[in-house]
Amino acid sequence: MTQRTLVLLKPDAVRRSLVGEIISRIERKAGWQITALELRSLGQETLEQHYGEHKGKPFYEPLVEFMSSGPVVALVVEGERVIEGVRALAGPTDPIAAAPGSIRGDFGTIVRENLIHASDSEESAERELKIFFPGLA
Ligand code: RTP
Ligand code: MG
Repeated sequence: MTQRTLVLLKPDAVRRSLVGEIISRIERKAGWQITALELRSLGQETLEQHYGEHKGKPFYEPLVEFMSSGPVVALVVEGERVIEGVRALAGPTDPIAAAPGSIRGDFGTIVRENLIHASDSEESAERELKIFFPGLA
């Protein structure tokens, strides 16, 4: 099943020069392809759209502040079961709970600064891709 997913390398990944390392892990998966890639700073409106499901939660404001603290790298990745696959490469949200070998397990620090976002379902992917790459066919 070929899918598309939205991946964000969060400001901590850019600041810590982990962009190449993380992208290599994605590229190493046979049959996956990066089809769009952009370094960009995220404004409040984009973040509110992207993380709207978390609005009102105690971690929402610090999350938005963190996500706007520096540029992110936004990518579209296409391939076989890529939605589930990139989530597996990333590991669980909390780096302490993430196994070594996963991106968050190897490099994550605190739960908020966990390096990578990846769409969690086909519905989320469709919604998020429209926010970040509206021109995509
Ligand atoms: P993401 O949406 O960024 O891919 O991460 P996720 O699905 O693994 O986690 P989610 O529950 O959607 O949370 C979104 C992001 O909010 C930050 N967070 N902080 N308790 C906390 O301080 C807390 N909980 C979540 C993380 O940056 C998480 O990735
Ligand atoms: Mg999420």
